[in-house]
Amino acid sequence: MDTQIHTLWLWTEGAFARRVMYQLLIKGLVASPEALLRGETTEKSLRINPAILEAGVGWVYGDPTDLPPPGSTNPCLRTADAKTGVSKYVYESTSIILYLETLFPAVPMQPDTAIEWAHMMDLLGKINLVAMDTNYFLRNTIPEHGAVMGVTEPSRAAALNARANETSGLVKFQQWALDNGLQENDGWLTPCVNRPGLVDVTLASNHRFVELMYNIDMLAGEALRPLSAWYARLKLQPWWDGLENRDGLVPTVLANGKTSRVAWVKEWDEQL
Ligand SMILES: N[C@@H](CCC(=O)N[C@@H](CS)C(=O)NCC(=O)O)C(=O)O
Repeated sequence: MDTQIHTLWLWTEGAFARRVMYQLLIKGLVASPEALLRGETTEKSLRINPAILEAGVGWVYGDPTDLPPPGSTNPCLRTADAKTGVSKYVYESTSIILYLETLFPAVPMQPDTAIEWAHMMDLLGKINLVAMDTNYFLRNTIPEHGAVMGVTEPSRAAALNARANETSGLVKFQQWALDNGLQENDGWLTPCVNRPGLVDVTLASNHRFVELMYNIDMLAGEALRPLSAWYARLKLQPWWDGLENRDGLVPTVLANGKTSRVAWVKEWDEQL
């Protein structure tokens, strides 16, 4: 008998937790977006402790008696062995989604050959690198984000440099996806997976968060047309609207992110 219990701490409004949330929905590990937000899964060995961000408080968890380890970022996963009493933690969203694939292989979201798996890892690594460029762009563009990340003097040069690197990273990523057969793969980014796979949920989460919270489209522009067409396709998934167009989707703490910009942006808006 399997004695392991897996617990996921998910900030349900967050950027990186979305990777896991999309994966759970695609794999049927949660029955619906509503069940996911209530923390209900379809697997006895899998538990979700969902959190929302509350002004002046921080993350408020559905089960406040079982909090993630101090210093961890979100998402975070714990595997607890009921027999030995040993708990082990996984701290990075990329590792968490790969681990969940191993634990729950039904409805595969990764390829099953070594070379395609390596191609998938190229794509996942690239998204995480691009995410750093996005982060530095936001730090130098959105005052509230910059303040949280320790940027006291937002710089136009730093923001434009980050944006240029973000775009060139995405163009390279897109070319790799095309080389891997994006067009023959029902339009999905994960090699040899003819449904949204791990690469798809990873890019979509970051893109959705930036679009939703800051009203910035990182896939805008002629050079990224295949990726914006891919994103339009992803939004047709049956679970998308229930999750991504629900009431109260944007925490009040982040509510002004859509319009709040550092001073220099107002002068140079058309470049962004
Ligand atoms: N590289 C991490 C990033 C996770 C991350 O930065 N999560 C944010 C929420 S979206 C967070 O926990 N921020 C609070 C903190 O850094 O302490 C991953 O992929 O899981």
